[in-house]
Amino acid sequence: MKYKNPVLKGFYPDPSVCVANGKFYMVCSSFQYFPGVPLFESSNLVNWTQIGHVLTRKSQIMLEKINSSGGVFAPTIRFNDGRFYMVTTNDTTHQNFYVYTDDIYGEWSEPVYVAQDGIDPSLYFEDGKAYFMSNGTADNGENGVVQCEINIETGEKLSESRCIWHGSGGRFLESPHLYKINGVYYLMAAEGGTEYGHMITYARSSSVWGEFENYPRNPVLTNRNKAPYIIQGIGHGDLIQDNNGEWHILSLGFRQMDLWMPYHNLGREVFLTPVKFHEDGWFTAGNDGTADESYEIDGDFEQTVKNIYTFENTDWNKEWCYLRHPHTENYELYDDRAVLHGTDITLDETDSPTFIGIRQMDFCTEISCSLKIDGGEAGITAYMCESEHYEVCLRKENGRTEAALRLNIGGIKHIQNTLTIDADNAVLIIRADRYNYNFFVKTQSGEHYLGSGVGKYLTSEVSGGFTGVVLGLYAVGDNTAEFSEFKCEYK
Ligand code: 6LW
Repeated sequence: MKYKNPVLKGFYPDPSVCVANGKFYMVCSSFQYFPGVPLFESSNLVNWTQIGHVLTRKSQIMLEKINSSGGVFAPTIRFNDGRFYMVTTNDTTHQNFYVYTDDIYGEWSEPVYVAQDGIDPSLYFEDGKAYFMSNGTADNGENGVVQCEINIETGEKLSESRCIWHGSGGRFLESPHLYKINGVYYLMAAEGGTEYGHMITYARSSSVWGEFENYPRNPVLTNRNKAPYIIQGIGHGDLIQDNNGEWHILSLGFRQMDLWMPYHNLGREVFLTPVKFHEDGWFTAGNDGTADESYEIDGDFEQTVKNIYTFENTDWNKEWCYLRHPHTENYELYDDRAVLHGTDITLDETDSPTFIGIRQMDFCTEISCSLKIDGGEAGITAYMCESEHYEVCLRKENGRTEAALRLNIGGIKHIQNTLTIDADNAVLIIRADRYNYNFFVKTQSGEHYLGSGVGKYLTSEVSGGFTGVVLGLYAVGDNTAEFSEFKCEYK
């Protein structure tokens, strides 16, 4: 069958994948959002269903007042001896840790910390031994892909941390993953940084400790010279064999807003690219070492695409997420509505405002939601981070209710338009295309255009950082805000 990339749209960066009993499990990074590390299942690597999150308890992850794009960095998922492991970094506290579970649908353990620095940790298991690697600093001070053997029960180091690879010469050597295929150790990583120069490189060895010999034609996969092209930033991936024996790289990449528009607002998404092993033992990826929009994969199935997201067809515990650890008493979440209570924490703060959001998964979308408030302010935000976000809201001012459009860019907080309405409720609407977010309010007197915000200001190129736009329902002030009839439709 022919599938289309991205296989998972929206802000789901740094994918890592493992196979267990014929099913594939994928995790992605989550930064300041909670629950942390979204977890997906697939039987074919193309269609992914979210089955939960890995970090679901406050005790597993410190997110208090962390910066946007701090917190949970790239995770790795591995399956060994009946047990799943997810290893990651809290970049804010500079801690590397893993959690584990024997039931992929259940809760995961408390964190087990490993005393090796760096980010992007990975695990490799062989002959009862567990190896931990990261892009960090070896005990002798050398930087690169650094590895130690650990006691998997306790996380304790059983060997020194030794540098095993320096990469192929690109900057930001990241996301190391080790595999043994046909008796050969392959060490795959990313270089170039997670922007337009991103790439996947690898090396091989006959020993788990190296020496590693670079693939002579690195990078094996990159879109860095494919401009103008919508798909950019391909890198940070994991190698995986499908159930038909074919190999693939599941990687991140992003879609820029248009040709000659090098901005991306949807975050880093998940791409699947075929891999071919050759007689000399080296592998190549894609048709020409780049990631394309569409490939053939063996299998008799259809690619499923979900275009409409509502309260009724989503699960508050799966697709939705909070900013940092939520004050749970302010959320009443039902099958068909959400009742939120605001606090004095606004969307401009590195804290946990009353906010629950779902990722924007494509450029062209219409979001609508009925809202009723009794005070303060509540609405829908297109949220990139605390300094860049646009919201359409209802608010009570001097006994009047008004609809408002606020544009926050680079610390400028601007009310673009207001409209007095003669009720406590209205329908808020956002229509987004590749360039703009357009905001409307629908009252008894009809639909009113409030104004637009330029899409490119809600991108990593402007805001910096590693996230993408999340569409959030929020409340501020001492109030009760009732959201119903939520619909987010991709065109
Ligand atoms: C991640 C690093 C990267 O740790 O971005 O794309 C960082 N690569 O590997 C944050 O996602």
